[in-house]
Amino acid sequence: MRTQVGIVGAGPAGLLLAEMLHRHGVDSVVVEKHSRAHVLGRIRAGVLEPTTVDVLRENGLAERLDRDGNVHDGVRIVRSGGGFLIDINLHCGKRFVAYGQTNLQDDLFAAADRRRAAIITEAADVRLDGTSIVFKTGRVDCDFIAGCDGFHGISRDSIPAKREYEKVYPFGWLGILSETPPLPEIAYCHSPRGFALASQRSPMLSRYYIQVPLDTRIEDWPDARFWAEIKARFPRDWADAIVIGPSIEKSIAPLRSYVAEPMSHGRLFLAGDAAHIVPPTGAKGLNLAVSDVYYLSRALAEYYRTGSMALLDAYSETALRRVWAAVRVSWYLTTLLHRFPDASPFDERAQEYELAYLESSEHAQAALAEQYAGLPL
Ligand code: RFL
Ligand code: PHB
Repeated sequence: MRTQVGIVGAGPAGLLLAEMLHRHGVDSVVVEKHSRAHVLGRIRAGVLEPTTVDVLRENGLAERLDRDGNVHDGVRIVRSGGGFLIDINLHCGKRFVAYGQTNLQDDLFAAADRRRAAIITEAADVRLDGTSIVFKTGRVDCDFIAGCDGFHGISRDSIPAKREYEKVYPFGWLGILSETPPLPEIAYCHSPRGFALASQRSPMLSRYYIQVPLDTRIEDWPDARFWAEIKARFPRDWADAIVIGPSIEKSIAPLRSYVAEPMSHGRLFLAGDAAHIVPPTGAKGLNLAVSDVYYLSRALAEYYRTGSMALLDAYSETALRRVWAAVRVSWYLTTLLHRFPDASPFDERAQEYELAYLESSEHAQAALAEQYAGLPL
């Protein structure tokens, strides 16, 4: 096959890029190693920045999101004896939306089906050969390649002499999905037993996470133990409001920050988790995938319209400015809210006082609100 832009990976980055290019009259083929069912079965993000919602809306991809997404003014930070709202609407005049990545992924496949887009799934042994995507049963020759194949993909390997920045945190998140009514707010909880998070997918679907050691085994966490632990971490009034029920999914994700620079080489451009990973504490990963794709689609459209490489040449630098803003705030929130096994009494004291400062200062809350809401494109 031959196309203008070959896209490796049918996650949110890859499928959104294909949609946005199509709107600019640019052809693409998506090559994905897993089945559609597998891609749709991954439970991941839940929080969309206002900018992400705007991008989806502008591309005709927000019909269900506008109907079913749960709009929030802010997020709550709670701990024993205290708690406060990071009021994003008050400080930034913006609101964000709780909407599952699974739903967004489904919306993106539906949009691709409507225009009979070329998506090759279950492609085995995918590799890049110059500007071709080669796999077991075929090959796609392209003008450009977009590596949207996530953190464990192969595209990043084709960027020589890259600089890699990495931080591995000494814990993971154990998450469950449960068909129970969620708490009304998204609540990040700091506790001596470790971090916990209450989130949501819909009025009858809740998503909860607890910080766990890296060697945790899911088998050791039956539902009853999970519920008892999360209720022990949240302050009493919050814990009492958590409605428990059987889990329908349970998984562990290690926490890591990682950035590869530059995000491009020749005619290869990386977008989303293929280039960078953030710990989920800031709810930034999916949002960054969307902002990368925004910049990349604009640059490719410009090339096909005018022949100019200017925006493509600037892509890595442009995208990285926003990436590092999100990397920084994700690291900050992770450090602020988790219990670090190797923390000294000094570290713990400084963390307590940082939280107290944030609770007492409108200025500090406004700064965090601006970053949580996401910077403009
Ligand atoms: P994805 O979603 O990993 O998709 C990459 C796709 O590429 C395919 N692939 C290949 N295809 C062909 N050849 C190869 N060799 C390939 N190797 C891989 C894969 O099968 C896959 O289909 O990357 P993408 O598109 O960049 O999207 C990134 C987001 O998925 C990710 O950043 C978010 O899920 C992160 N994240 C969150 N982000 C938010 O913005 N808000 C949140 O609230 C949020 N919560 C989360 C999260 C991630 C989590 N986990 C499990 C890591 C919560 C969790 C628990
Ligand atoms: C989620 O709903 O899965 C979620 C919400 C907020 C985060 C991370 C994950 O910071």
